[in-house]
Amino acid sequence: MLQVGRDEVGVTPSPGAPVITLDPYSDEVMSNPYPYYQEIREAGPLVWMQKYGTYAVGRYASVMRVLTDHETFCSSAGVGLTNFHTETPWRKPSIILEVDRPEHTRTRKVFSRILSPRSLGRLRERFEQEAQAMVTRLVAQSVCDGVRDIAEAYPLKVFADAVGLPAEGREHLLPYGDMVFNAFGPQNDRFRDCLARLGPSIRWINEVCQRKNLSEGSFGAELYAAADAGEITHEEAGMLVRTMLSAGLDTTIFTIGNALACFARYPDQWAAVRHDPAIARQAIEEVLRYDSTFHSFYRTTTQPVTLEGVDLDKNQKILVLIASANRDASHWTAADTFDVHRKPASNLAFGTGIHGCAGQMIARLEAEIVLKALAAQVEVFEALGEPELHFNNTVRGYSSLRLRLIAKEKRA
Ligand code: OVV
Repeated sequence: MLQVGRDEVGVTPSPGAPVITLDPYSDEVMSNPYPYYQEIREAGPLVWMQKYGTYAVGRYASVMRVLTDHETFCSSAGVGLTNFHTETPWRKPSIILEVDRPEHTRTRKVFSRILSPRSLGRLRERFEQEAQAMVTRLVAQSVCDGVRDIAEAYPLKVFADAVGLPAEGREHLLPYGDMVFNAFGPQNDRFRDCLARLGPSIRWINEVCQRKNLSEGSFGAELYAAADAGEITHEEAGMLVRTMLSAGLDTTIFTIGNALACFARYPDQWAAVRHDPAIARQAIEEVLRYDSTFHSFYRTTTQPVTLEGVDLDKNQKILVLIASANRDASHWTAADTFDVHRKPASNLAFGTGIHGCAGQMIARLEAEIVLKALAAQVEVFEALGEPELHFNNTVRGYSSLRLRLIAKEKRA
């Protein structure tokens, strides 16, 4: 076999895969990761990330291969860089994300039922009213911060209400989520700074996961009802509330923010949605493909395996670059073009396989409803300056996006 990319620096042993020296967690790469992802895809279907001593897959086909073989590429060693089989996690592992079958099956079943399209149907009307009221308010004031006033405000209201949280203290949700997603990466400054400030937020999160703090008829209440029914334990119900709070805010918030950034940048694409709001859902799918929120996570080998012609040992971490797969020109035509008319159904933004995002239906629902409310009322989105990126080790999005919203002419 052709030996490519031998390790030149000699820090880590040559793994037999092309060696990539860039740091995917550096500000430089994160500012615009797509040219680097292309480099990784062109280097080969499986590469060696020298700085962290892991493998990585960036092509659509190789990402699929890893995600659809959960027996070989497991989650119980953690889905971040930290290997839970040999290192200590920063918090108690998630009982749905960071587990394998058979343990995964029971928690996933309860969780998926509560977040199924059927049970979400009840939320639509309330979600729509909330979005319409928010947009009416913002159009009247004309200038706003699309991240703070739309992308953050909306899920912090409707999703947190749906989980059953008290109104007080919700400001802890974002620092907590930021930590969760930083912790899937290396223990760099971003990770340390976040953890150092986190104490009060961790206490609040643990508190609101308790049954007595969750409102009636909420997702949280349903999780505890599943415990009453014996499907899971009461402690597990609390842990699954924690999962909702970990996975359900930053992800949807950044997705909505990324959508706003895309439409501010490509006015013709906004015009297409405004003229035909029925394509809002597909437009969100294209946002998720074009600028995927959850950029990457890891899997760990459970046994020696040959992947893409390379022999891997047991207990090797593999970085799975879903945002790169979503830009792979061998899968997508005009992969780097943002096109809301595309049918991007096969995008991997929510992952795939047994650990595919359990909250994807509510994520789509929130984003679609916000987009439709904007399409109904806003003629033009004007970005006032460049959006500011928020740097996080795992999720990609903005911390600020100043917008002027110009109202649609009301028909008499
Ligand atoms: C998918 C996801 C992201 C972050 C946290 C969790 C899950 C969790 O289960 O805590």
